[in-house]
Amino acid sequence: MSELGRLEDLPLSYRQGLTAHNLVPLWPSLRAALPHDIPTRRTRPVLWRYADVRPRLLEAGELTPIEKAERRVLVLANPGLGLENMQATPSIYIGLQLILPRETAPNHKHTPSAVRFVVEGAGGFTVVEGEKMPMEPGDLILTPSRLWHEHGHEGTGPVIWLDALDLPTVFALEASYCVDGRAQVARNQPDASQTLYRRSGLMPYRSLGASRGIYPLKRFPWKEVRAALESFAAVTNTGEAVQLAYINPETGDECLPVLGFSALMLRPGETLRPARRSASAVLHVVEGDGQAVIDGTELTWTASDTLAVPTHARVEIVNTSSRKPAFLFQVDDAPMQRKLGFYEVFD
Ligand code: 1HN
Repeated sequence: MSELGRLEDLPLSYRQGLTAHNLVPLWPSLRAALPHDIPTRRTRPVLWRYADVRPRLLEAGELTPIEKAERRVLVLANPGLGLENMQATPSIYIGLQLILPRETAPNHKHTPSAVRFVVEGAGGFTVVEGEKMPMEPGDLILTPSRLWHEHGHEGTGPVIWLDALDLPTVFALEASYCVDGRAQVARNQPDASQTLYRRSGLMPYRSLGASRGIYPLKRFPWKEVRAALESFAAVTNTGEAVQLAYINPETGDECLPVLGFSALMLRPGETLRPARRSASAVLHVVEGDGQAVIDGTELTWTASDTLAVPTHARVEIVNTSSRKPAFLFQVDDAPMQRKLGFYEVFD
């Protein structure tokens, strides 16, 4: 294959003429834009230790009143992507949010879609379009694009959750914006995970053949997910992934358009070597202790830690306990990659 021409190969006067007319030659940049066989990745395999984040988040609780923050969040920023860009991976925004007793994070709606995965505390809640959802540790709560949402705290002690958003993509599209609203009036009834969508395999009869694509289920209680993983593990060989995808119960599709969510269980002593794939991901430890090797970088994790996995990375995950299972929550951008037509699994 022949070498591509460089910018310096062109006469200065020609280059100046191009610049003056907002023109750029492709060939000097072609290989950077389209490298052979594997994308150029600036994303680093990073571990954010909860032991490092938690005290700083609690300190933010003392330094910054909620009124001065709207959302009191420390963002998990990947240093390979520039801390100021607030990207855990190229497509995934991750933050850890603190709310203290009686505080409210005011009602708003925006174009990026978000989810909350509860890390600790009791008494927190999110209201989405009038549906009030309790936030218990491990619960996943969706706040899809352009739906009103606000948070509150009726308990004692700090409540901390992980926010995952498709903000990097929406921002890159110059489509990210927010509208503030007045406090919602929550309906006085349990959320849909306890009522209309109480059990997988069942949905309200009236939904058959009705219009799809709304977000019928916005809360996935961890106690149900954990029990389902335990039952899945009982019929799965060691080394085969015990992994459940969070889906829209009416369509069977991923529950949000850009980011995908799943829960993973590692049996005591188990090692998983998932196939290399084109999606980037973030892993958050719900329970347990272990190690990960991501593109050769060794990381030791424990409960509530969070890891970044670049696209095309080689990954090994080990539960280092011989007695206890480990549980991980995964965010990835496979739904968007599938829609764009290039999602790949290698090996
Ligand atoms: C947002 O709306 C929340 O509602 C949290 O709790 C983090 C980060 C960027 C943009 C919007 C929330 C956010 C966010």
